[in-house]
Amino acid sequence: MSRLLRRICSRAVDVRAQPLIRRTADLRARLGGLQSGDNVSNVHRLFGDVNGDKSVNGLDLTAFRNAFGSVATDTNYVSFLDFNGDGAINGTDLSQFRNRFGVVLP
Ligand SMILES: [Ca+2]
Ligand SMILES: [Ca+2]
Repeated sequence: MSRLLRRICSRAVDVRAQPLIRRTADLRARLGGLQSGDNVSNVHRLFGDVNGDKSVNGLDLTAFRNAFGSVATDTNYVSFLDFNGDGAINGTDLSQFRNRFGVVLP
């Protein structure tokens, strides 16, 4: 790479990086430096829990029924109810749903 080309590339990176560096510095100043303490978030994953209430129950069953028999191109297909990811919500997925029906996470 020629010296001139390196200089141009270097400048191009610098120009794009400046606003981000400034914004980061502004944000740090507003926060009073680095944050102390931990940010704790609870995340759970339970196949069949459509509404995210940590249980698989009748409400989720209704949603599963609506999606049952659909394939990936259908409007009622719900990818997160396709347990094996084969593009169809069928008996295989229903078996997995049944295995978890009634499960309540703490
Ligand atoms: Ca649920
Ligand atoms: Ca499937």
